[in-house]
Amino acid sequence: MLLIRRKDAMDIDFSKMEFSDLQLSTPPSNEAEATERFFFTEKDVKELTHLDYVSGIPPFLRGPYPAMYKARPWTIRQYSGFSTAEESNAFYKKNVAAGQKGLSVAFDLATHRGYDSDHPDVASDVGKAGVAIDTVEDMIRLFHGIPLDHMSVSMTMNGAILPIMAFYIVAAEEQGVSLKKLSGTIQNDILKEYLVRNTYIYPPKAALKITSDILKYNSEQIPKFHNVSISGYHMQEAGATPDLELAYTLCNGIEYIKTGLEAGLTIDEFAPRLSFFWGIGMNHFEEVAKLRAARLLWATLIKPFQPKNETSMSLRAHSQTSGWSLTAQDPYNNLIRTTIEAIAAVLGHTQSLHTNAFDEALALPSEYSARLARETQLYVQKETGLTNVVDPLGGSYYLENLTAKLVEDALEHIRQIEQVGGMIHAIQQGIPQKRIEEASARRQARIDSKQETIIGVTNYQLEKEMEVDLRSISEEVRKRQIASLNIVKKKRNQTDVEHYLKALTECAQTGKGNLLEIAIEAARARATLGEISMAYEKVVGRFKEPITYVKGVYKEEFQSMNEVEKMKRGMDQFTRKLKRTPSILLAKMGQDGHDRGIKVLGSAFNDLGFDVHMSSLFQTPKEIANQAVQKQVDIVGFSSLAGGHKQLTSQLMEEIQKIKENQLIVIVGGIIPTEDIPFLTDLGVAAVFGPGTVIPEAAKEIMKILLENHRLEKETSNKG
Ligand code: MLC
Ligand code: 5AD
Repeated sequence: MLLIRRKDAMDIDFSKMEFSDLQLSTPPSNEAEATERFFFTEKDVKELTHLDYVSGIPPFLRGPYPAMYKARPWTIRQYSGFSTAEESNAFYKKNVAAGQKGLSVAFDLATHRGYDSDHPDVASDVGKAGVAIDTVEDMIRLFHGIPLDHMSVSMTMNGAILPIMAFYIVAAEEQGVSLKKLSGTIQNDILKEYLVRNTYIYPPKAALKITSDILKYNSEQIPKFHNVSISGYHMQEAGATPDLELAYTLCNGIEYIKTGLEAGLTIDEFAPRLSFFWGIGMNHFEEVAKLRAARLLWATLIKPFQPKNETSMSLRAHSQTSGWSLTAQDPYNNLIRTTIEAIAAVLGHTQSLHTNAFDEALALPSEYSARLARETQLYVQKETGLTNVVDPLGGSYYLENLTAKLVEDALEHIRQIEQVGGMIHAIQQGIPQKRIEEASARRQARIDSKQETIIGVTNYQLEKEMEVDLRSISEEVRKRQIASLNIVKKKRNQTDVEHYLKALTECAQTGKGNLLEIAIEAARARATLGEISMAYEKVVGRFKEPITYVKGVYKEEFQSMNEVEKMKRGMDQFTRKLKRTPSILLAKMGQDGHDRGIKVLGSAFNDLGFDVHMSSLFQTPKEIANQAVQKQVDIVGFSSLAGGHKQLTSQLMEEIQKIKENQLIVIVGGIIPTEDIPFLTDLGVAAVFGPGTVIPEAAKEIMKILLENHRLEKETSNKG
């Protein structure tokens, strides 16, 4: 507590010392003004009314439970899943034995999008970004030896929620577990899929009908289950600032409240089982403040619905450290980033936490990186004393001020959304999407122009990157998956299957009956995930949307004009020679819906002077090759973040080779393990850009490749 070091320190009589002696004298007024934004005093919190709030009662600012972690620490819940159900099951069991407390299932993208593993459009996705589930038999294998009445299980599923929820219910039944004893969470937050995450299947209205039926069925039959996990995480990953993440997530929450009420439930019948999900990035205090502000705001927003049960107003949340904040460069640094983020989640009082693995930007977690990630939580929980006090940062001038500011900023965004009639209308008008895209393009421009530092990327780079053992998923997984799918199809009673699928389609047509109830019957009869999804899709169709990007923002924020100028020289040379600007088709293939990267590229390349064409999501290699020819682009830039790069690039190159006289340049970017780069260049890929690539530098390299390309020489000589 000794604040001032004196020369005669040894002469001080500490027992008589009064702290008033040590108070700072008033700083000169100009200095006070200058320091206003980074020095906080009592003055900054004087007006705040929330300082006396306690935890465990509305508005829950300081925590949803009275004694918080002193009574029960947060759940260590690592999100994972890969390959087949057997392999994921073995991994789960090992993790639980090593200190994990709850499960959190990651499904592969084929499953998310409602396709069985034998569907031709998902050949590159099976078992890659999560576990492949085709039938209830897979779900039974996934939880073999894990008693579902004793393990709380979260499942991240949104699009194919009907078959997955049905499979889980039937798997529990076949374990002999009463539905009343099941505890867990299904993400079921379809609105944010249209906003940012993109694993939707159906159009919004049809998807919300499923949400409504699930709320009805689960509230009655599985009372301990959390039926929507309303996610801000994916907004943050897509580039949202904390105030946007807060506001838009809560707005989605309000839409689910309306959905539940319209389904005929009372607020207290379902609101206590809505939960939230936050992303936790590197801005430490802002993230702590965000979790506190969220609870205060949710309680305030729910109050007008007049709940009788206070728990309806209590926001409980899972958090995950930020995947986006982690780097492919010098990857062990990510352990430190994740630790800092985990501590913010804990200081903000999350109920459940996933800590990312250090190899996040390179591949799915390996056994080793997953262990270190899990143990990060064990250190924080068991060795730091952070669980001993409720809201230990409460009362900090800075934190309280920040909490109040986030509440205010988020409320302003919430009002704007309400003004257009709520989130569904706002999404249809593209309002929140645009705000998030702008924030993301700005942030990238700040990083690329080194206004923001990322260790190992913008500064302090390693001369030689170290090698890391990565998990890779064999192409054999798909074959194994298809073989077990065929066994199930052979053994089942086909008439029963067809009967229930027809009933599902009829329910979709007439609106009579509960979709989940029928999906459960279909699951019992061993209908597949693809069949159940299609029974609904037949009536409501599949949702498609173009990828959009914002213009002008990247350039406005990018302040290192030197880099741009260097790139522009190549561009000018090109334009002079060919009397046109270079053109690029930015492409997404397979079921990988991660589009933050491609949107930012669209913005930056447009602002740097390229003629940018953007594919839709979920394209096949053939579709991309055709679009490239039709639009006569110079380059195809394929962005891959879900592990399908080898297969999809091979197919794309084959398709391109089929096109006569073609000289298209192909570049690949995204999560590409270093060891895969030779494979891609052998296929004829001109350049591979990993995460952390500075966009103007990539553009410069692309200009160089372009200028060396002989197709252009031909074009020039024709013009010449
Ligand atoms: C807890 N309890 C307490 C207490 N703490 N009681 C008294 N005092 C305390 N301090 C009680 C609770 O009331 C509850 O009992 C029980 O203990 C469990 O606590 P909880 O707080 O409900 O925790 P948990 O079961 O872990 O649930 C947390 C949750 C839930 C509500 C946030 O929805 C959840 O686990 N979500 C996880 C979501 C997830 O994993 N998502 C991954 C997304 S990854 P009772 O009796 O009330 O139940 C992703 C990435 C991608 O999406 O692919 O894009
Ligand atoms: N296993 C573990 N973590 C995963 N993530 C996505 N899929 C998996 C998986 N199968 C994590 C990453 C990513 C976030 C969306 O979830 O951290 O950033």
